[in-house]
Amino acid sequence: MARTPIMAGNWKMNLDHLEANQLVQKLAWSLGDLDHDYGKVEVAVIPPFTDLRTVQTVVDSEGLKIKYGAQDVSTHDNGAYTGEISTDMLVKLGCTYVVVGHSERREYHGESNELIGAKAKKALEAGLTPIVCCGEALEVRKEGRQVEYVVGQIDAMFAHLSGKDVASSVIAYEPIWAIGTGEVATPEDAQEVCGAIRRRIAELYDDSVADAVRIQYGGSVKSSNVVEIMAQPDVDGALVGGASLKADEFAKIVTYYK
Ligand code: G2H
Repeated sequence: MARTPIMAGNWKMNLDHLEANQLVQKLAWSLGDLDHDYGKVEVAVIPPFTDLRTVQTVVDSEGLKIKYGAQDVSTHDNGAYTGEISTDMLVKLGCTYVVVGHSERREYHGESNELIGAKAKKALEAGLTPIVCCGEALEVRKEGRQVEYVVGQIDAMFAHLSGKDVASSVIAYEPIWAIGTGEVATPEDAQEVCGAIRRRIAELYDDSVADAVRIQYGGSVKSSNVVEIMAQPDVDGALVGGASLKADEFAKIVTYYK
């Protein structure tokens, strides 16, 4: 099956709503200058919650083909959950995606695979596409246990997800040692784990689910390394952090195929 690659810019805790407005407009211009084909590579931005309304307004008023999503979501529908944001709120803001289980959520907020799986399920029920993150720490990589470790994360996160759920999800493989460090996994490192994830999905469900699910690589992706990463057969896009904060650089990453 031909999978449409997806390039998503995870802004993390950067940019206020005024800066968000500018970045989305600049990104649209840069992509226009590069004559980007949105049917060939999907483009999404993942801003902080406080920017989503602004991004929605720019995208809608200018008819942009850039999609967007949130960096996290609650497993609850509504009520006394101070600080949480529901799937319904994200849907009403026009979100397509929601990132769940980013390593920074796991590390600083103690998120477990089980909670991340529940967030992914909740997102799917609301019609959002979860970008479900996984990845190993440096110690695990040094011991050569990255495949076993990441497959274990997949098993635990997807325990309550159907094949249909998984086929319409995106998985982001982000080795923690390569996040924001400038250290990038080699294309072969990325392929080793992304390939193992797809094989595991085939074992847990079937080949059609494994063929459908899109797997991104994330961790210091830039315009200078994206081509080699995207050449790997099981890599269907990138989750880009730092480099997505500059419109022209992110536009070059998106148009890696040129
Ligand atoms: C990994 C990635 C985006 P960066 O967290 O999710 O960030 O590209 O800055 O390594």
